[in-house]
Amino acid sequence: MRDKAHRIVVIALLGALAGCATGTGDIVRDQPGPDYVQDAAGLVAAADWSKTRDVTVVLSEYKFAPADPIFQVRRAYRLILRNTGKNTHTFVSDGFFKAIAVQKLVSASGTIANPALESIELAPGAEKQLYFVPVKRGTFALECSVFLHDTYGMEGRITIL
Ligand SMILES: [Cu+2]
Repeated sequence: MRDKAHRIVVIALLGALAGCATGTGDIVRDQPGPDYVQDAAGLVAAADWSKTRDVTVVLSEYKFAPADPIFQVRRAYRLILRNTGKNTHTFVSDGFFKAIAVQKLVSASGTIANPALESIELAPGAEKQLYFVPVKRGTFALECSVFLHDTYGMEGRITIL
């Protein structure tokens, strides 16, 4: 619990320092670290976007639905995130964000190209769309980083096959 609170503070500070957000509270790194997918732009360009697959994950109190989405490498996806709850929620998966090549993150307030993501925040009623190509196979923990929401069950697992 103590670790979690500490992390939230650190993430908030990083977000403030980065000063690079799309709409409400998304946290995006200005410079992707070496653990992010390199040459994301090239991988995005190589994907067949005419066959984009839509996957929707709904956020509410206190769950992701589905909580265990599955993606396949090298395919183009549009991940639609929708908050149908009464609280703000976040979509946070460090492993997943570092396993994908992101084309863009689209929200009502605009589009950000090639973001190196740390957190996607959704206000009540908000929807955002993440266009990406899975690159690295694995299973990655998913959580809402709002205080205590994971404890209440707002967590999941993302698989890339
Ligand atoms: Cu939440």
